[in-house]
Order: sequence, then structure tokens, then C-alpha cells
Amino acid sequence: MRILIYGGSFNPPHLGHIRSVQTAAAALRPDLTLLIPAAIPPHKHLAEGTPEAGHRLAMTALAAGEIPGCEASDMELARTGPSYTSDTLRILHERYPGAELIFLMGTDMLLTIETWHEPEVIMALASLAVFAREEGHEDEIAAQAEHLRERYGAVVYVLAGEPVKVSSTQVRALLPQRLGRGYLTGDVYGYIIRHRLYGAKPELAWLRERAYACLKPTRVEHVEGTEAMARALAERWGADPDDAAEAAILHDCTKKADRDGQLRICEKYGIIPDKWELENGELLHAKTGAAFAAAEFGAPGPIADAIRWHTTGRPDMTLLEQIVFLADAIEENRRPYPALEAIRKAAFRDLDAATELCARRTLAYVRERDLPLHPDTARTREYYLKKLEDRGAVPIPWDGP
Ligand code: DGI
Ligand code: FE
Ligand code: FE
Repeated sequence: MRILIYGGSFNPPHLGHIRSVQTAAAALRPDLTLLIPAAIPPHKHLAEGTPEAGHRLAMTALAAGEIPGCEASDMELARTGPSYTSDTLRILHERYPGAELIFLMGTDMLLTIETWHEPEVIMALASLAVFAREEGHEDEIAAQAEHLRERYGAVVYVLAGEPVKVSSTQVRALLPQRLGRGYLTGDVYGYIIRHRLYGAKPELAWLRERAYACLKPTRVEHVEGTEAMARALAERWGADPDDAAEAAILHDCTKKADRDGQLRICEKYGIIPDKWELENGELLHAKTGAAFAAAEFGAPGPIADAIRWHTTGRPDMTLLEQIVFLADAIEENRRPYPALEAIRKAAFRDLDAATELCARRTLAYVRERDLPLHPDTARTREYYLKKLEDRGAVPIPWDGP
């Protein structure tokens, strides 16, 4: 039996890791491949925002899932004290008697292995595998391999193949800029976004694809329109256009669910519907959408709040909340309704006046259809009416439908 062992911080595991393992596995044909995330010792400088060990293990397990016969092992993370490779190999040697252990490493690791803890134990218990072509180090690697063979009786496999040029540091730097997805497996990327590890923000194309899958096909146009309008309003009023787009893409993500479906989502996320929401299940999609977006897509507080308040609004909304509240109402694909044009114009001239009129129009709509009026809608109207009055502005004239 042959076991390929690949250790590292996997912070996060990326396609470079996967390609290295695949190339090594193709050459060495192991029966089992173990990815072993290393415990990062407390004295070592932790990369900014390094997620807890459990997250690294979970990501490594997702990455391992891409490779046949490959598993993630928690044996180093579960151990207390310094994580020595020699100890890991001892344990594996006992667990798999008679197996050939092959330790896959990067070039610089091979060059420094003699400075490691118990190098002679490492080389007695395991063969070493290293890539030959890494930044023109071929001669150095060949010389070092020869030296280790002579001095320790080491078995060194020098593998052909160019490792993918990407580092975890690079990936961590890209993720907060809505980039980096191309360096990760889909599962690992989804996990990072769901938990917003490394300050990651989703690539919007990726988010659209996933969010649209939650919609009735007929609603996609509305969400596209809302995104475009939210972006335009964000540019006009100085909010982050990508954050506005993110909130807009997700704002109706639970709209498809009927009343029973809404109540099931409420149960799942511990939402207690109020009596107006119980009467009119339609109102619930704002609360359930916010919870779903946070749980499934890691939507951070300000974005989840913009989703939460997009239907009724609330007094003293944040800029992002106001933008999404209005964008939803005035996007280009909205079926025309009275006051639409007036709100649309106002939204680019006076955000509070537009908000007041938008809430006033909903009040009229609800009254006309004899729907239960949600007090949040009424409060939104009152708050923005008073805000206009306080600064001596006149509400936009509109007499109702
Ligand atoms: O989800 P959308 O259709 O894109 O838009 P939305 O989230 O603004 O939801 C619109 C619906 O919400 C619309 O049918 C009116 C309803 N609504 C908004 N405020 C109230 C309200 N319904 C009631 N009963 N009471 C309200 O205060
Ligand atoms: Fe909605
Ligand atoms: Fe909407």
C-alpha cells in the first residue's frame, strides 16, 4: 500500500494544491492520498483574518473531494503542542503498517528539510516527493536529492510538472476584491463566501447565477432591473455600487415560497412572524430573504438589513437600505403604476422625498385593496414626511391613484 501525504496550512486550499496532488498521484499511483492541514502554532505570525482550524479542515475536505482516493485528515489539527512531521509520520506508520508513506513537499521544504525536527526520522519513515520545475531550481533540487540519498538513505521522487503559479497569500488578497474564484474549487469558493472567510465578497456573476436559481424565471428580469437601478442610485448618492448590487441581486431570494414555504423558512431561521405578516404572507419574504441571504451567501449585516427592509422600509434607513427600497420600486422593468415616474425622478434628486412618496404610494395601494397595512410602512412614511418638513421641503405632490 502506498500513501501520499500532503501537508500545508491550506489557508485556503486552492487549485495549485489540487493540481500538485493530481500530478503527484498520476505519477506515484497511491492507494490513498491524505491532505493534512497543519496547526498554525500560536507563536507563528498568523495571516490577517486566518479562520479557525475547523474552517480550514472543512475547506480541505471539500478540496479533497475533487480528487479520487483523497481525504482530509485532522490528525495535526487535533493534536496539541507543536505539529512535527516526524510525529505525524510515526502515527501513520503505526496506523498503516508496511505501507510506503510518500511525503509531498514544495521545493523550499526539500531544501531546508535538514533544519526540521528529526529529519532522519522523517526520511526513514517516508519517501519524499518534490516537483522538479519550480522557478529554475532544477539543479539545486537534483543536488539536494542526491545529498539526502547519500546522507540519510532517503528515497526522493523528483516529479516532472509545473506547479500552478498561485499562492494562498495571493488568493487571500483577491477575495475581498470580489476576485479569486478562478483559483479555487467551486465548493471551496462557496464555503468561503458562505462564511465570508478572509473578508471575501462574492464575485457578482457567481452570485447572480446562484441567486437567480432561487427565483421564478419570470422574476429574473425584475431582479436584473433592481440591480441596475441600485447601482445607479449608489453611484448617484455615494454608496458602494457593488454592495448595492449584491443586496439587489439577493433582495427577493425567498419570494418564490408561498405562505407555508415562508413559515417553514421562518421556523428554520428562528424568525417569529408578526400578526400582519401572518395575515399577508407576502410581507415575510423580506425577513426570510435577509436570513436566507445571510445563511446561504454570507450576506453581511448592512446588506442583510437592506434586504430585510426592502418591502416596508423603516424610519431612519441607512443609505444602502434606502437605495434598495427605492430601486425595487422604480427599476426599469417594473409594471407601471401611478406615481412610478414621479418616484423615479425624485430618486435621483432627493432621496428622502422619493422615499416618502414611495411609502405614501404603498399606503394608497394597500388601502385600495383592503390589505392589512403594516405599521412599518406607516412609520416609514411618517418619518420621511417629518424629515422633509423639518428641513422645510415640500413633499412631492401626488393625489393617489
Ligand atoms: O417583492 P417585490 O414584488 O419585488 O416588491 P416588494 O418586496 O416591495 O413587495 C411588494 C408587495 O408588498 C406589494 O404587493 C405590496 C406589499 N406591501 C408593501 N407594504 C405593505 C404591503 N402589503 C401590506 N399588506 N401592507 C404593507 O404595509
Ligand atoms: Fe420584494
Ligand atoms: Fe423586488
